[in-house]
Amino acid sequence: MAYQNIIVETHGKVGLVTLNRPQALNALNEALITEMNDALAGFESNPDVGCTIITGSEKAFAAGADVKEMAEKTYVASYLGKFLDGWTRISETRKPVIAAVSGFCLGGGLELAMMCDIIIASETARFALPEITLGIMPGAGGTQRLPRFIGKAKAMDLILTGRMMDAAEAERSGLVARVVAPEKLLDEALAAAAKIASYSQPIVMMAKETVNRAQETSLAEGARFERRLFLSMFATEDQKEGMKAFIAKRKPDFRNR
Ligand code: DAK
Repeated sequence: MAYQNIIVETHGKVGLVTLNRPQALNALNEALITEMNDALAGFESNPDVGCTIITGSEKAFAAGADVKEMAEKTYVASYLGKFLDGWTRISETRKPVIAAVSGFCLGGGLELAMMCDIIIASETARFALPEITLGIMPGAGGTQRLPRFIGKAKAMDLILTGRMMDAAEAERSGLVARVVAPEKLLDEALAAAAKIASYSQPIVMMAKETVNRAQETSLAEGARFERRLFLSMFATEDQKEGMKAFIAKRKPDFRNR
Protein backbone atom coordinates (compact mmCIF):
# COMPACT_ATOMS: atom_id res chain seq x y z
CA MET A 1 0.00 0.00 0.00
CA ALA A 2 1.34 3.49 -0.87
CA TYR A 3 0.96 5.78 2.12
CA GLN A 4 -0.31 9.37 1.83
CA ASN A 5 -0.91 10.16 5.50
CA ILE A 6 1.84 8.37 7.38
CA ILE A 7 5.59 7.79 7.03
CA VAL A 8 6.81 4.29 7.78
CA GLU A 9 10.40 3.38 8.63
CA THR A 10 12.33 0.69 10.44
CA HIS A 11 15.22 1.42 12.78
CA GLY A 12 16.93 -1.90 13.47
CA LYS A 13 14.29 -4.04 15.14
CA VAL A 14 11.95 -1.07 15.71
CA GLY A 15 9.07 -0.08 13.43
CA LEU A 16 8.27 3.64 13.30
CA VAL A 17 4.98 5.10 12.10
CA THR A 18 4.87 8.90 11.86
CA LEU A 19 1.42 10.42 11.44
CA ASN A 20 1.77 12.96 8.65
CA ARG A 21 -1.20 15.24 7.98
CA PRO A 22 0.40 18.52 9.10
CA GLN A 23 -2.29 20.65 7.43
CA ALA A 24 -4.88 19.16 9.84
CA LEU A 25 -2.68 18.69 12.95
CA ASN A 26 -2.68 14.95 12.18
CA ALA A 27 -6.46 14.70 12.54
CA LEU A 28 -7.28 11.05 12.12
CA ASN A 29 -9.37 10.42 9.02
CA GLU A 30 -10.39 7.05 7.65
CA ALA A 31 -7.55 6.99 5.12
CA LEU A 32 -4.96 7.57 7.84
CA ILE A 33 -6.43 4.90 10.11
CA THR A 34 -6.47 2.40 7.22
CA GLU A 35 -2.85 3.16 6.40
CA MET A 36 -1.77 2.96 10.04
CA ASN A 37 -3.48 -0.41 10.47
CA ASP A 38 -1.78 -1.67 7.31
CA ALA A 39 1.64 -0.56 8.58
CA LEU A 40 1.02 -2.09 12.01
CA ALA A 41 -0.07 -5.37 10.44
CA GLY A 42 3.16 -5.37 8.44
CA PHE A 43 5.24 -4.93 11.60
CA GLU A 44 3.19 -7.53 13.47
CA SER A 45 3.93 -10.14 10.82
CA ASN A 46 7.60 -9.16 10.39
CA PRO A 47 9.70 -11.41 12.65
CA ASP A 48 12.57 -8.88 12.55
CA VAL A 49 10.49 -6.17 14.25
CA GLY A 50 10.03 -6.45 18.01
CA CYS A 51 8.41 -3.13 18.91
CA THR A 52 6.65 -0.28 17.13
CA ILE A 53 6.50 3.46 17.81
CA ILE A 54 3.68 5.73 16.74
CA THR A 55 4.52 9.41 16.73
CA GLY A 56 3.31 12.66 15.21
CA SER A 57 4.89 16.07 14.70
CA GLU A 58 6.30 18.46 17.28
CA LYS A 59 3.02 20.43 17.16
CA ALA A 60 0.59 17.54 17.23
CA PHE A 61 0.54 13.84 17.91
CA ALA A 62 -3.05 13.97 16.66
CA ALA A 63 -5.76 16.59 17.25
CA GLY A 64 -8.49 13.96 17.26
CA ALA A 65 -10.70 12.31 14.70
CA ASP A 66 -11.19 14.43 11.60
CA VAL A 67 -14.15 16.60 12.53
CA LYS A 68 -14.62 17.73 8.92
CA GLU A 69 -15.00 14.10 7.82
CA MET A 70 -17.35 13.30 10.72
CA ALA A 71 -19.56 16.38 10.70
CA GLU A 72 -22.20 15.24 8.20
CA LYS A 73 -22.32 11.55 9.11
CA THR A 74 -25.74 10.12 9.88
CA TYR A 75 -26.52 7.33 12.29
CA VAL A 76 -27.89 4.73 9.88
CA ALA A 77 -25.29 5.31 7.17
CA SER A 78 -22.53 5.19 9.78
CA TYR A 79 -23.92 2.03 11.35
CA LEU A 80 -24.37 0.24 8.05
CA GLY A 81 -21.00 1.45 6.77
CA LYS A 82 -19.16 0.40 9.94
CA PHE A 83 -18.17 4.03 10.64
CA LEU A 84 -14.75 4.17 12.30
CA ASP A 85 -14.52 0.40 12.24
CA GLY A 86 -10.73 0.09 12.16
CA TRP A 87 -10.11 2.43 15.08
CA THR A 88 -9.48 -0.07 17.83
CA ARG A 89 -7.35 -2.48 15.82
CA ILE A 90 -4.21 -1.14 17.46
CA SER A 91 -5.42 -2.48 20.81
CA GLU A 92 -5.32 -5.95 19.26
CA THR A 93 -1.61 -5.79 18.39
CA ARG A 94 0.43 -8.45 20.18
CA LYS A 95 3.84 -6.82 19.94
CA PRO A 96 4.37 -3.70 22.07
CA VAL A 97 3.53 -0.27 20.69
CA ILE A 98 4.92 2.97 22.15
CA ALA A 99 3.17 6.30 21.59
CA ALA A 100 5.72 9.13 21.44
CA VAL A 101 3.61 12.23 22.00
CA SER A 102 4.47 15.86 21.40
CA GLY A 103 2.00 18.75 21.19
CA PHE A 104 -1.73 18.18 20.89
CA CYS A 105 -2.99 14.73 21.79
CA LEU A 106 -6.73 15.21 21.73
CA GLY A 107 -9.91 13.19 21.42
CA GLY A 108 -9.31 10.21 19.15
CA GLY A 109 -5.58 11.06 19.30
CA LEU A 110 -5.54 10.44 23.04
CA GLU A 111 -7.71 7.35 22.58
CA LEU A 112 -5.14 6.08 20.08
CA ALA A 113 -2.27 6.81 22.50
CA MET A 114 -4.12 5.00 25.30
CA MET A 115 -4.45 1.91 23.07
CA CYS A 116 -0.65 1.82 22.87
CA ASP A 117 1.31 0.09 25.64
CA ILE A 118 3.54 2.93 26.81
CA ILE A 119 3.08 6.68 26.36
CA ILE A 120 6.26 8.75 26.35
CA ALA A 121 5.53 12.48 26.23
CA SER A 122 7.50 15.59 25.47
CA GLU A 123 7.20 18.54 27.85
CA THR A 124 5.04 20.25 25.22
CA ALA A 125 2.38 17.53 25.13
CA ARG A 126 -1.23 18.55 25.82
CA PHE A 127 -3.88 15.90 26.48
CA ALA A 128 -7.66 16.24 26.36
CA LEU A 129 -10.88 14.51 25.48
CA PRO A 130 -12.71 17.60 24.14
CA GLU A 131 -15.52 15.71 22.40
CA ILE A 132 -18.08 17.27 24.79
CA THR A 133 -17.39 20.65 23.15
CA LEU A 134 -18.53 19.19 19.80
CA GLY A 135 -21.79 17.76 21.10
CA ILE A 136 -20.52 14.18 21.38
CA MET A 137 -18.56 12.11 23.89
CA PRO A 138 -15.47 9.96 23.39
CA GLY A 139 -16.29 6.93 21.23
CA ALA A 140 -13.06 4.97 20.79
CA GLY A 141 -12.68 3.75 24.35
CA GLY A 142 -11.87 7.09 26.00
CA THR A 143 -14.58 6.93 28.67
CA GLN A 144 -13.38 3.44 29.63
CA ARG A 145 -9.61 3.68 29.31
CA LEU A 146 -9.02 7.14 30.80
CA PRO A 147 -10.50 6.29 34.25
CA ARG A 148 -8.34 3.16 34.30
CA PHE A 149 -5.25 5.31 33.77
CA ILE A 150 -5.99 8.32 35.97
CA GLY A 151 -8.98 7.38 38.15
CA LYS A 152 -12.61 8.47 38.02
CA ALA A 153 -12.20 11.94 39.56
CA LYS A 154 -9.76 13.27 37.00
CA ALA A 155 -11.34 11.36 34.11
CA MET A 156 -14.73 12.94 34.87
CA ASP A 157 -13.07 16.35 35.13
CA LEU A 158 -11.40 15.97 31.73
CA ILE A 159 -14.33 14.34 29.91
CA LEU A 160 -17.05 16.65 31.24
CA THR A 161 -15.11 19.92 30.94
CA GLY A 162 -13.04 19.08 27.86
CA ARG A 163 -10.04 20.86 29.43
CA MET A 164 -6.43 20.19 28.47
CA MET A 165 -3.91 18.58 30.79
CA ASP A 166 -0.21 19.37 30.39
CA ALA A 167 2.58 16.79 30.36
CA ALA A 168 3.51 17.29 34.03
CA GLU A 169 -0.09 16.70 35.15
CA ALA A 170 -0.36 13.71 32.81
CA GLU A 171 2.74 12.14 34.33
CA ARG A 172 1.57 12.89 37.88
CA SER A 173 -1.79 11.32 37.07
CA GLY A 174 -0.34 8.10 35.65
CA LEU A 175 -1.31 8.65 32.02
CA VAL A 176 2.23 8.84 30.69
CA ALA A 177 5.26 6.79 31.62
CA ARG A 178 7.97 9.39 31.01
CA VAL A 179 8.25 13.08 30.13
CA VAL A 180 11.31 14.30 28.25
CA ALA A 181 12.51 17.46 26.51
CA PRO A 182 10.92 17.84 23.05
CA GLU A 183 14.21 17.36 21.20
CA LYS A 184 14.84 14.09 23.05
CA LEU A 185 11.40 12.54 22.48
CA LEU A 186 12.13 10.35 19.49
CA ASP A 187 15.54 9.23 20.76
CA GLU A 188 14.02 8.29 24.11
CA ALA A 189 11.22 6.32 22.42
CA LEU A 190 13.65 4.64 19.99
CA ALA A 191 15.96 3.63 22.86
CA ALA A 192 13.06 2.19 24.88
CA ALA A 193 11.70 0.36 21.83
CA ALA A 194 15.15 -1.01 20.90
CA LYS A 195 15.58 -2.33 24.43
CA ILE A 196 12.19 -4.07 24.31
CA ALA A 197 12.98 -5.47 20.85
CA SER A 198 16.29 -6.86 22.11
CA TYR A 199 14.50 -9.26 24.46
CA SER A 200 12.83 -12.54 23.58
CA GLN A 201 9.83 -11.70 21.39
CA PRO A 202 7.48 -14.41 22.68
CA ILE A 203 8.33 -13.53 26.29
CA VAL A 204 7.73 -9.82 25.66
CA MET A 205 4.41 -10.63 24.01
CA MET A 206 3.35 -12.81 26.93
CA ALA A 207 4.31 -10.07 29.41
CA LYS A 208 2.21 -7.56 27.46
CA GLU A 209 -0.73 -9.94 27.30
CA THR A 210 -0.50 -10.60 31.03
CA VAL A 211 -0.33 -6.93 32.07
CA ASN A 212 -3.33 -6.21 29.83
CA ARG A 213 -5.20 -9.04 31.55
CA ALA A 214 -4.95 -7.00 34.78
CA GLN A 215 -7.25 -4.41 33.21
CA GLU A 216 -9.94 -6.94 32.39
CA THR A 217 -10.18 -9.45 35.18
CA SER A 218 -10.09 -10.04 38.94
CA LEU A 219 -6.79 -10.17 40.84
CA ALA A 220 -7.17 -13.90 41.53
CA GLU A 221 -7.95 -14.76 37.88
CA GLY A 222 -5.17 -12.46 36.67
CA ALA A 223 -2.65 -14.09 39.01
CA ARG A 224 -3.72 -17.55 37.76
CA PHE A 225 -3.27 -16.37 34.17
CA GLU A 226 0.16 -15.00 35.06
CA ARG A 227 1.22 -18.27 36.69
CA ARG A 228 0.16 -20.30 33.65
CA LEU A 229 2.12 -18.14 31.23
CA PHE A 230 5.05 -17.84 33.63
CA LEU A 231 5.38 -21.63 33.84
CA SER A 232 5.07 -21.95 30.07
CA MET A 233 8.16 -19.76 29.70
CA PHE A 234 10.27 -22.65 31.01
CA ALA A 235 9.41 -24.45 27.77
CA THR A 236 11.29 -21.81 25.76
CA GLU A 237 14.93 -21.84 24.69
CA ASP A 238 15.12 -18.15 25.52
CA GLN A 239 14.46 -18.80 29.23
CA LYS A 240 17.38 -21.26 29.26
CA GLU A 241 19.56 -18.82 27.34
CA GLY A 242 18.65 -15.82 29.52
CA MET A 243 19.48 -17.59 32.77
CA LYS A 244 22.61 -19.33 31.43
CA ALA A 245 23.88 -15.97 30.15
CA PHE A 246 23.29 -14.36 33.54
CA ILE A 247 25.22 -17.11 35.31
CA ALA A 248 28.06 -16.98 32.76
CA LYS A 249 28.15 -13.15 33.05
CA ARG A 250 27.61 -12.67 29.30
CA LYS A 251 24.92 -11.01 27.17
CA PRO A 252 22.03 -13.32 26.27
CA ASP A 253 21.46 -14.22 22.65
CA PHE A 254 17.69 -14.50 22.42
CA ARG A 255 16.44 -16.41 19.35
CA ASN A 256 12.67 -15.97 19.87
CA ARG A 257 12.30 -19.68 20.46
N1 DAK B 1 -10.36 17.57 12.63
C1 DAK B 1 -10.20 18.23 11.45
N2 DAK B 1 -9.38 19.28 11.30
C2 DAK B 1 -8.70 19.70 12.36
C3 DAK B 1 -8.81 19.07 13.63
C4 DAK B 1 -9.69 17.96 13.74
N3 DAK B 1 -9.83 17.25 14.87
N4 DAK B 1 -8.02 19.72 14.50
C5 DAK B 1 -7.43 20.72 13.81
N5 DAK B 1 -7.83 20.70 12.52
C6 DAK B 1 -7.45 21.60 11.46
C7 DAK B 1 -8.10 22.97 11.62
O1 DAK B 1 -9.41 22.96 11.14
C8 DAK B 1 -7.17 23.84 10.82
O2 DAK B 1 -7.47 23.65 9.45
P1 DAK B 1 -7.66 24.95 8.46
O3 DAK B 1 -8.67 25.82 9.11
O4 DAK B 1 -6.28 25.57 8.43
O5 DAK B 1 -8.07 24.34 7.16
C9 DAK B 1 -5.80 23.21 11.06
O6 DAK B 1 -6.06 21.89 11.51
C10 DAK B 1 -5.00 23.93 12.15
O7 DAK B 1 -5.84 24.02 13.28
P2 DAK B 1 -6.11 25.41 14.06
O8 DAK B 1 -6.00 26.57 13.13
O9 DAK B 1 -7.36 25.23 14.83
O10 DAK B 1 -4.83 25.43 15.03
P3 DAK B 1 -4.72 26.08 16.47
O11 DAK B 1 -3.28 25.95 16.85
O12 DAK B 1 -5.35 27.45 16.49
O13 DAK B 1 -5.61 25.17 17.43
C11 DAK B 1 -6.36 23.01 18.31
C12 DAK B 1 -5.21 23.84 17.66
C13 DAK B 1 -5.88 21.57 18.41
C14 DAK B 1 -6.59 23.54 19.74
C15 DAK B 1 -7.64 23.15 17.48
O14 DAK B 1 -7.32 22.86 16.14
C16 DAK B 1 -8.73 22.23 17.92
O15 DAK B 1 -9.42 22.50 18.92
N6 DAK B 1 -8.94 21.14 17.16
C17 DAK B 1 -10.04 20.22 17.37
C18 DAK B 1 -9.74 19.32 18.55
C19 DAK B 1 -10.91 18.37 18.83
O16 DAK B 1 -12.02 18.82 19.11
N7 DAK B 1 -10.63 17.10 18.76
C20 DAK B 1 -11.62 16.06 19.06
C21 DAK B 1 -12.28 15.65 17.79
S1 DAK B 1 -13.59 14.45 18.07
C22 DAK B 1 -14.69 6.73 17.40
C23 DAK B 1 -13.37 6.98 17.15
C24 DAK B 1 -12.85 8.25 17.39
C25 DAK B 1 -13.63 9.29 17.83
C26 DAK B 1 -14.96 9.02 18.07
C27 DAK B 1 -15.49 7.77 17.84
N8 DAK B 1 -15.23 5.45 17.19
C28 DAK B 1 -14.33 4.31 16.89
C29 DAK B 1 -16.64 5.18 17.30
C30 DAK B 1 -13.01 10.57 18.05
C31 DAK B 1 -13.61 11.76 18.10
C32 DAK B 1 -12.78 12.97 18.17
O17 DAK B 1 -11.57 12.96 18.24
